Amino acid sequence: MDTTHTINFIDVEHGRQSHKIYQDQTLFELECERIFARCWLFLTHECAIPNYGDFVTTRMGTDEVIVMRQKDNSIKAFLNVCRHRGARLCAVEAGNARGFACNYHGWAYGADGSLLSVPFENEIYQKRLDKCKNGLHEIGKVESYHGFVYGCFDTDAPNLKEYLGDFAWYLDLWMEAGGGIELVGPPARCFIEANWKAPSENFVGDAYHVGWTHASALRSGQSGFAGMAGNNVLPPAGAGLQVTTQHGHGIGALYDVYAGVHDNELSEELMAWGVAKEQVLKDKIGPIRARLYRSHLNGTIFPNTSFLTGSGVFKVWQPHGPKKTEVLTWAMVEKDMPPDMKERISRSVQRTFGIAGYWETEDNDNMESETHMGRGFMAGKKMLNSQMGISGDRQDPDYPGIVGDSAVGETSYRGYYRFYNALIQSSNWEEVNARSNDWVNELITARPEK
Ligand code: UNU
Ligand code: FES
Ligand code: FE
Repeated sequence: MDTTHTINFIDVEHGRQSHKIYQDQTLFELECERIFARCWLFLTHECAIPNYGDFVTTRMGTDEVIVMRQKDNSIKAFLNVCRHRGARLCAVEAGNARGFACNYHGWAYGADGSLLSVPFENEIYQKRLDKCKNGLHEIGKVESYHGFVYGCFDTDAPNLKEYLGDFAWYLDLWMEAGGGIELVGPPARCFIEANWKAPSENFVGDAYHVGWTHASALRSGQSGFAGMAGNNVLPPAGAGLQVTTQHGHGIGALYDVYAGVHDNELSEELMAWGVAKEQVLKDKIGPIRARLYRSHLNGTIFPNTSFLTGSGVFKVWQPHGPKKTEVLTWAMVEKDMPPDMKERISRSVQRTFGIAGYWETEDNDNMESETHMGRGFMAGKKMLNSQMGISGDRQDPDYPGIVGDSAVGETSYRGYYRFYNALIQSSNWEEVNARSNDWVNELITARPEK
């Protein structure tokens, strides 16, 4: 594609984005090249593929991939594409196998991706087929972070730990400090007619919509957020925090409401669990992070994995096109929870944020309409607004990254789109990094246009 013409849809200086970002086909192609072929993308959790030969199939951007546990316990990932004529190699979602034989002509590959056998190899190919050169296309990098397995096509990318950067401080306190996380799978799947960034930005930092969009869920009297219903009561000063980091990852914290969206009965039990674990964590990771553990964190790991701690929601937003996104939903549970608690959380997650969950359903029309409205010839020329709290963005000695002080604000939206823009404007990681030299200053000096 022609990447020589530049697309400038993001106004970092004023905290605005073109409405076209949810809609533009050329931008989508650029995202495939500069975001999904360049960034670390969630593949699976280690607990889904514990043994040799265990595999799952998933997507990296618009590509389908197979993720496979190897004999030496490492994990490899391959394009789910036969090297002969390109048919899909594995048609199931998960399983255990020693390899894959293509449905079309029978080329067969081992668990390590090597081409093992070709029907009539000697007779038809006269031994001129070099099997060594026709193994599966392997994904450049695969790494695991506290059991969360990520892959990256770009071998020049920073390693996963560097890519997470300062954000690891916020991830470790719930992914690792409390004894580790399991994902309850396989994930529920559905499609929405929305751009992948619509839900991804919502999870990175939208506590604003909770009281309004989710008023019915909240008015039904359930969950620790019930007091926000109808936006009647703004969470008071000090009720939360927003954070953004260099590579666009961000969170919003709502303090002390660990049990999140779960119903009252489960909430009570979970709050007791959270409070007890916080006591243990205080010594291990300090009181600030222990409190964040027992709070509710919404977050996005750039570009397309999102989570709600406490509520136990883990999401991947798979882009199929600018207006088509596949939503995958897992429940997250803490490894040391009793089995029946894990089971009840898992059911509750699908009831709230599963494909027909009452929280999820309340969000979906917003995601779809902001996507489709960008198609308007005139609307598409206009800019969107993420300026809430813009002059308060600052650094804090106790919190890595850039923080915004209130529970409700758009600090992490601005950091998300700053990094997004650095990727879209750059032709490789070296340029991305150069464009990020001044990222802190760019964000803390941003102001509404005059
Ligand atoms: O969906 C969200 N972004 C969210 C849900 C944020 C805060 C609390 C609950
Ligand atoms: Fe936020 Fe309309 S009030 S999109
Ligand atoms: Fe929501």
